[in-house]
Amino acid sequence: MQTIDWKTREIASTFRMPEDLPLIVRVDGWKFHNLAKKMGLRKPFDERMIKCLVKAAEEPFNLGLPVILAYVFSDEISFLIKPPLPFKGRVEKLVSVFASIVSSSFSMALREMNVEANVGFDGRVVVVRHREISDYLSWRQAEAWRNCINAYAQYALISKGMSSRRATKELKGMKAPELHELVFQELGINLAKIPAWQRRGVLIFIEEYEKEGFDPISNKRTIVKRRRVRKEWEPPLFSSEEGRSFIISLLRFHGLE
Ligand SMILES: Nc1nc2c(ncn2[C@@H]2O[C@H](COP(=O)(O)OP(=O)(O)OP(=O)(O)O)[C@@H](O)[C@H]2O)c(=O)[nH]1
Ligand SMILES: [Mg+2]
Repeated sequence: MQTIDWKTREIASTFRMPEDLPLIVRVDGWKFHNLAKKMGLRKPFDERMIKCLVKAAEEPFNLGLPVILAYVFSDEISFLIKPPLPFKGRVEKLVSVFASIVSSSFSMALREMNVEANVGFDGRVVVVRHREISDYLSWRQAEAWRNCINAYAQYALISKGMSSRRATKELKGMKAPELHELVFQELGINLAKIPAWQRRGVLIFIEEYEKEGFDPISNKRTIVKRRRVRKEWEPPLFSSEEGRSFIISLLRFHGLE
């Protein structure tokens, strides 16, 4: 029998991202359309889904991975990783570690809601330069908004008794203002007024806060700076001036300019 050096067959294991650049790892729920059916999730949005996703998105922060922010909507999470990248930037390792942490913590969050289901997430990496980070987030946020309008419009037609296949066909090619009108006519819902997380997604990041303490030696009150994971359910529009300055200040906080 020919002896094979099996290590040489791990041909993707040396594929690495530049360690000194930030990196996005995006994970996406596998066959979540089926999961939503199985769980009987409310359409177009069910808070249980986003709550589980947000919980799962917090876990890499809690485990000490160098995550600057996580952006969540529908069934996906984008993690922004701070350089120098962990695992020497190895793609296989980064993608599999993030996807598996999210899968296991999402399944655990489901169990806490008395839903028994094991889920999987796929993953990919996206290289970004510092100044491109708000553009990337704007791109995903635009997708969240598109997804939101479509989900409401689809629901409007299904509520009228249309099959989902037929509804998808009807909606094809319709422009945003028409979809808004349809949702307003059929459901009486103004899409500008629905909860922000449905329109803009949820942003998770580390923030610093001041905690009052007491120093028994000097007998004085003290202020100490602490860090915690913050969940922002009403994130800014990343394409706006406010959104861009927010991202810049977050990057500065992490020592990235
Ligand atoms: N009812 C309901 N469904 C949701 C909700 N959030 C996400 N989903 C479902 O999750 C799907 C996410 O889209 P995709 O990622 O394209 O679909 P998928 O079935 O996960 O397909 P793959 O990612 O290719 O495996 C949506 O199509 C919905 O069916 C929710 O709040 N309510
Ligand atoms: Mg999916």
